[in-house]
Amino acid sequence: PVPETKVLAVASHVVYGYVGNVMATFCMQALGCEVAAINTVNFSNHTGYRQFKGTRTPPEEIRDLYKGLTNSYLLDFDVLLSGYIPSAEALHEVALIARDLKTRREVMRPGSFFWILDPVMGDQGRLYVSEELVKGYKSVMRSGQEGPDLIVPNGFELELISGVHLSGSTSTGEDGAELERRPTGDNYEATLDRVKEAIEVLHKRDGIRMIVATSVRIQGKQGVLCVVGSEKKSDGSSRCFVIEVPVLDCYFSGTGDMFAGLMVGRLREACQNAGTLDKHGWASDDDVSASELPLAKATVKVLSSMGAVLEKTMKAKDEELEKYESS
Ligand code: PLP
Ligand code: PXL
Repeated sequence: PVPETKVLAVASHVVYGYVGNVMATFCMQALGCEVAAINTVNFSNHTGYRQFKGTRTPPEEIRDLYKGLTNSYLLDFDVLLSGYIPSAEALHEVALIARDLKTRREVMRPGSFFWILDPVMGDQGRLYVSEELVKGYKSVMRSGQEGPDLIVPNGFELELISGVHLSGSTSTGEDGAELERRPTGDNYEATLDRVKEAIEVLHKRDGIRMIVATSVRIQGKQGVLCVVGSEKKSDGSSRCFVIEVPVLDCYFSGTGDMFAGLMVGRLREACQNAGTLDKHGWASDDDVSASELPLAKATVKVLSSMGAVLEKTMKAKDEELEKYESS
């Protein structure tokens, strides 16, 4: 079972549908976590529709809400989960919240607070946030101890923050400038070596301890998505695992948010089972093999739940479509 876990979830709210905090909060609560949510936007629907209405939460309001929690002594969080953030200014506020929560907790018990960051920027070559925000994420990645403990980018986001091209033969663009000009298609395919290279950059250059690339299409691997995870050891080397999941012939929204939400509970559970929560918090023992990492065990469980949910979702959509077409 998932141990008692209190989460501050910072992501979007939508009136209709399941993306952002609506999805992540539901997943975490389903696993028994206690969730407090700061909504970074209040939209009618996700931005993939032709139109949406609503507002972005001003950065000052994010700061103010956190101030309110502080003043009421409501900061007993084990985890910060951050998802969709609409601007670089808002991201800055979230990074300040992370730093504050970390310093408060780590003084008492190092390793006991954990920040999972989903750098929501785009998908399949399409950027849906500003260039400023991309820069903001790159800088947050490099904030060391105060930065995120686990990041869960998709393939495109992994490229953006690492500056490593995942496909083709072009060389690494250190600051990613070259990348943004690259014509990325809908169906570009990565090589596993490049994915691992990108992950190494984030471990070594940026100091990120845990990374899971949530969905990459690998050249020559038809019909599957690869989920590639890695955790750094204390000597700087890393252990990497790859899990293949079948591609479903259906368009989903909020899959990244579901992954992140489920990961909060499952990683906490896996660390508890490994006995590391009491020893050094969410970190793994150095001598554990890749497939035995709490991060790997958690990922397997997350993907298993996702597979079941997505298959049901696809069936439901097909049935609805059939009803519609026959009426
Ligand atoms: N689609 C499937 C079938 C998955 O299993 C996953 C993640 O684990 C994703 C999509 C996640 O993709 P993204 O992070 O791009 O939303
Ligand atoms: O799932 C990412 C996401 C989160 N929140 C909002 C979105 C999207 C993707 O389109 O529009 C509001």
